[in-house]
Amino acid sequence: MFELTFSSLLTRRRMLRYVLSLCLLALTWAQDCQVANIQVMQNFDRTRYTGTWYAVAKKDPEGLFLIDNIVAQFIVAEDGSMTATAKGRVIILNNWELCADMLATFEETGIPSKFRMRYWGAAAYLQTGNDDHWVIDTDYDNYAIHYSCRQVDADGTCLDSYSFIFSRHPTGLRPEDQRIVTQKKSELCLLGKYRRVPHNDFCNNAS
Ligand code: DAO
Repeated sequence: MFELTFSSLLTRRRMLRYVLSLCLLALTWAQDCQVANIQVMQNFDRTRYTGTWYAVAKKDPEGLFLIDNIVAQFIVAEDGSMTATAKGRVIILNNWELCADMLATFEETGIPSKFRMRYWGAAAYLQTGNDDHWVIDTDYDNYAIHYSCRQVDADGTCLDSYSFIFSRHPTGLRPEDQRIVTQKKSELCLLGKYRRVPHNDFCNNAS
């Protein structure tokens, strides 16, 4: 009787250890910070993604451009191609503060939520670029997590990244979405690296 209980206890402990090792392995794999292992949105539906998104948090790249009041508008044309317009407060030429009007086109990569984004300003003195634009997760109606790695290091981790946390609501994320967003920030190895993006009508009042 004692032997039976003891051996079943041992089996249970072994199983528990096995399950714990599996969990740890999954966690390590999810957070190995390899750009190639980043999980992106599955079955991304660009049509549901259209419309207005307010950036409520941002992880800046080196030499940040958009500071705050960042609002993006995604459009899908009849032929299925995706474009975007975006506004945001910037400071250029050391201390010239203005609202930047930006335009972007998205090139497909074969993975529905991974695009190459070519962007430029409505005015020639604004930044231009060609970056990865990955949709990490979205529920389409409330939150979206964007990620871009500009430079992959020799070890496969990202050397220079930026990421927007978007909300459909200018007031911010709903409490129920915050848990998901925190989990995704951690999977991107960017937990603690974001700053809040305020909205104070700068781009609605700027001329
Ligand atoms: O702000 O530091 C930065 C880098 C972001 C540059 C991209 C800006 C323009 C395009 C936005 C389109 C929709 C997200």
